[in-house]
Amino acid sequence: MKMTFRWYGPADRVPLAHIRQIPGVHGIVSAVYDVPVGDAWTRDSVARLTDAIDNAGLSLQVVESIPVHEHIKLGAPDRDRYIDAWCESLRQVGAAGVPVVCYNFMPIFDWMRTDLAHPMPDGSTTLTYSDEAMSRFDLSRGTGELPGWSMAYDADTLGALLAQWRTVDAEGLWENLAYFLERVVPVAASVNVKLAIHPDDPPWSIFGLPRVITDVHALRRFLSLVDHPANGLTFCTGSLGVLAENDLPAMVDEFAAQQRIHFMHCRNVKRRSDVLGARIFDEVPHPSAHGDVNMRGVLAALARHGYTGSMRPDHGRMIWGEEGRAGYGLYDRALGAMYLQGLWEGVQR
Ligand SMILES: [Mn+2]
Repeated sequence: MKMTFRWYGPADRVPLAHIRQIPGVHGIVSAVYDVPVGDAWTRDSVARLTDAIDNAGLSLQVVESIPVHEHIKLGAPDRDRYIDAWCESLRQVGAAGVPVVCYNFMPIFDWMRTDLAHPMPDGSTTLTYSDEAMSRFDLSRGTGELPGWSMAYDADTLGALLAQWRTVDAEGLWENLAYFLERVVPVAASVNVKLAIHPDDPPWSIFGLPRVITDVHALRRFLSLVDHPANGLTFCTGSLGVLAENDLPAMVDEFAAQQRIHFMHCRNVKRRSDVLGARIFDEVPHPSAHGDVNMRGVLAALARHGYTGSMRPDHGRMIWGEEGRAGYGLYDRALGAMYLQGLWEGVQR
């Protein structure tokens, strides 16, 4: 297992020099952030990223992510143009020697929370989600009310996108995903890159939009769409862990045995529900005891199958007065990296 840490490029408030000081962290997870979605990454844009990381004494181990243009997910008539650009980015990433690319296939939004700074009893703040808060957002005014998405879409653009999605249901999204995979997996294989889809977060429909990468059945179906080692998973314990029926250690056991887990996101979540049964969850500290994720079970399953891929602590809380990008401060993620490495050492035979 290779311990890694996400870095949002030169604009990240957490510098590479600080990441370098977390014991055991040698790999970086990052992306090219200055090329518009749908355009191909160039050799130079990837080289600027890898040079910055190499110069800090670290190495780029995972690209997270190459964004998938909305027209690919929608199956729009011009999708081939955007798939070609995605493949070109993939070739540049492969040429730079980066072994894994993470991406997701969620309509319009990817991750969604209803509060990015929910106060916890210990004085930290964390990301939370609640169905009830979701139901109060009014999308007719654009994304202005959505935490983390306020600048994403104005009312007209969002309205047009939502109208397009009314013609694509979950089965349609599966078809568009298969069409995409049939074209990108051979390219990935040809440049020695493993693709790793991130599960939907949260793993259920929001705003009436289809979401399909949700549970063990979905992951099996996904892997069978293109049955090739380059078509694999980012196993995100936090995303999958908010569904009580997802038995995370058993799922890791199944997919790691098939060598189809190419990247691990490790974080913990605590499920709650209100008196009406509406879903609520909080992101909590990484150790198993704080939430519903059996992190020991997950890492033990990985160890049994000799997992050699990258792992990163996923979101952290804001602690010790730190300010910054929600979920992506330095301190709590560094604690997570240390916990995960200790646990990893403990589960080795
Ligand atoms: Mn994740």
